[in-house]
Amino acid sequence: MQIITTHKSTDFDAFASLIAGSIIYPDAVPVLPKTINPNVKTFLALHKDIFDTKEPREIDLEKVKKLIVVDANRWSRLERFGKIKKREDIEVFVWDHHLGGDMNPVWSCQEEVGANITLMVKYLSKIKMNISPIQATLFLMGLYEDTGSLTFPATKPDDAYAAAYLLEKGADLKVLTSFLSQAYGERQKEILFDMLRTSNRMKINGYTISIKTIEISGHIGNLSLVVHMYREILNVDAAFGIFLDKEKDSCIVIGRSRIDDLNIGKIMRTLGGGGHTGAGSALMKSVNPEIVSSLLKEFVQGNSSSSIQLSDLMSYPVFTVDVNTSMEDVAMIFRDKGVTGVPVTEGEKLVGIISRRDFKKMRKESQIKAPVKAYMSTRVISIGPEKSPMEAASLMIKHDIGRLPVVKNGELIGIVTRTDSMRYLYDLLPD
Ligand SMILES: [Mn+2]
Repeated sequence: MQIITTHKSTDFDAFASLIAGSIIYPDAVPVLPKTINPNVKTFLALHKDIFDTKEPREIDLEKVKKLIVVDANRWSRLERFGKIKKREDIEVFVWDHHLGGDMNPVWSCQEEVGANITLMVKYLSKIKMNISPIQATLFLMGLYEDTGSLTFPATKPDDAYAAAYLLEKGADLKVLTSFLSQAYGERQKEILFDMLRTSNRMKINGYTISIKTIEISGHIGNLSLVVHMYREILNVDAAFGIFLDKEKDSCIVIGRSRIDDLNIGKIMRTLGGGGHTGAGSALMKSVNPEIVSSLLKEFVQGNSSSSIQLSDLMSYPVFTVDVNTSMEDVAMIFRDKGVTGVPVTEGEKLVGIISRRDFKKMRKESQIKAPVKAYMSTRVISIGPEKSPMEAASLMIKHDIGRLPVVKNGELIGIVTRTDSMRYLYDLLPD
């Protein structure tokens, strides 16, 4: 079975790419994630019969042999299909307008253009495949949404050629604007006004930037457009919106920049998200927006001032326990040392981390006699001593862990905790 799918929070570019994919690969089943942007949902409600797609849960993952991914290049962005990433018998094809990714495709078409649909339209025109006016309209919607109607800095000549081709194929601008204009509706306007009313600007490292935290509730589409407009109106080099949803305990961080040196994609990748030079976003769970804001400032600051390395900050020597230490003894050590976690070693080798959380895995009281290796977490994330406190902080946020072993040439030489790196950040960044 062949599947085509795209990223969660499906926008028009992703949906258009999915449909274009089903023309290019007629034998593949198009699978649309359940979480799609509201304007795409409205469009679909009216065009249900024309664009037939399946839901991820309708697919028997066992039967999937070929997976074609459009407008995405990371497993984590897919709905449900992430489960099959370890299977070696699956051929992955990737179409994306961002380079990189973690999908290890056997074939890919990845070029930096403004919209993913551009790459697919280019191919469709090359093979002279006919597209209907309705398809052309959808494709142009995707193209316009991702490129801000060809105005975003990431727009390339190919995007404009593709737009011309789609107009030639009968794309209907009236239909298009009625769906795209929803992107900036009443709620987006309120948020933008809210941001503007309390706007701030600062000068960091020679750049003017603005970082604004706004509380939201429930899904609000197209916050990226709001940040885009906010940056333009404020006329700053870069703007960041931190959208805090208290109910979901999550933060959407969105950035826009007009300066190539201020690479938003790079910043967002460090926060666990993605993007490109001019635009990007990250979704973070259980984080304090003030810390996110400090992180952003530190990123803009760049490494120029953070000559401080982790080796200056970490604690050492590191107290460790042997894999065969009993849980009972570990509990005692936690109490005596006043710590909440320690690395576990076997001989010289770091093999795991035991933290207070792992104690919850015990079901019976007698298990307290068991060796630590039965309960420790063996997925050890570590960091090199030459890295910055910032990199340590973002690794800890990304993996939701409280401490990071510092490892040099395979040897454990120190440990750094979230408190260490946060203390450093706050001392460095008087607000
Ligand atoms: Mn896209």
